[in-house]
Amino acid sequence: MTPDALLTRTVLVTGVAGRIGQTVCPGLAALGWTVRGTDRAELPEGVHGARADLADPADTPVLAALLDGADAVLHLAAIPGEGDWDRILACNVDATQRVLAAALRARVRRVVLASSNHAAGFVRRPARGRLPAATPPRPDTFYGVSKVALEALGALYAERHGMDVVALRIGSFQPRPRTPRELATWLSPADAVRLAHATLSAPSVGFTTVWGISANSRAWWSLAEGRALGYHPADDAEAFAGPVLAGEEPDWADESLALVGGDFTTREWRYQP
Ligand code: 15L
Repeated sequence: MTPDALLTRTVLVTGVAGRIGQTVCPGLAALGWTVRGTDRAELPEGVHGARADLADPADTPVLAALLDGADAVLHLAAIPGEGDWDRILACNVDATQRVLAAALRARVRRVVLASSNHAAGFVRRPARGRLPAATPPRPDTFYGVSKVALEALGALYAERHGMDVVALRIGSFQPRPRTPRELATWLSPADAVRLAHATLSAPSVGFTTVWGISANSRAWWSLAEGRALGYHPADDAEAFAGPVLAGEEPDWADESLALVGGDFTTREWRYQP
């Protein structure tokens, strides 16, 4: 990964104070992007931008100002797991529509959306081969439903308005894989930067989905679609397989290991109204 001399573009990163945002922002800046950030929480030190609650329509003018003159948006802001339906709807669905609409108004053509593997959480792992990035939705939670809606909104804005929208079906963003499942689903911090950079920079994509994982030897998900956009992950969870599996061979009879969404698909994870 070397800074691209031709790259002097500006990206707005939503959810900049979140775990992925705090990794990706400095990484994109190091690659030559001018980064602006927004979050409802306080912005990390050194990030230029403004606080905004994307779930609150009153903050739309802040979003418009942040998008003025930007070239791309990386929309990470969300409730990152299961939650109460009204909150999920406001923070993950309404806010995404607001970001896409504001990007359209500001003539920002490229939007990269953080989707999740939980959009397809109830899909069974393939016995062999890998699941394509366009695997049809089988959400495992309200959270997963919100990511299906996010992908649908992305497709709508791409097809109706000619925007370029990439939905990243992110696996497990962690400093290192911690469980047998994460040996397949891990997205390393450095690969998260590569993924963001590639999908923000790729030539016209229309609407597309990409699995957000590292080059894991045990992956269940295809990287072909990502590679086609220039995403070339360099990390492999296999480097951690020894310690992860030490004394704890995966129990393949465990149904949650047979499904894309892992724990999210189990009874304990079901949302209790
Ligand atoms: C996600 O989408 C969540 O945001 C994260 O907390 C993890 O649960 C991850 O998926 C995963 O599947 O490991």
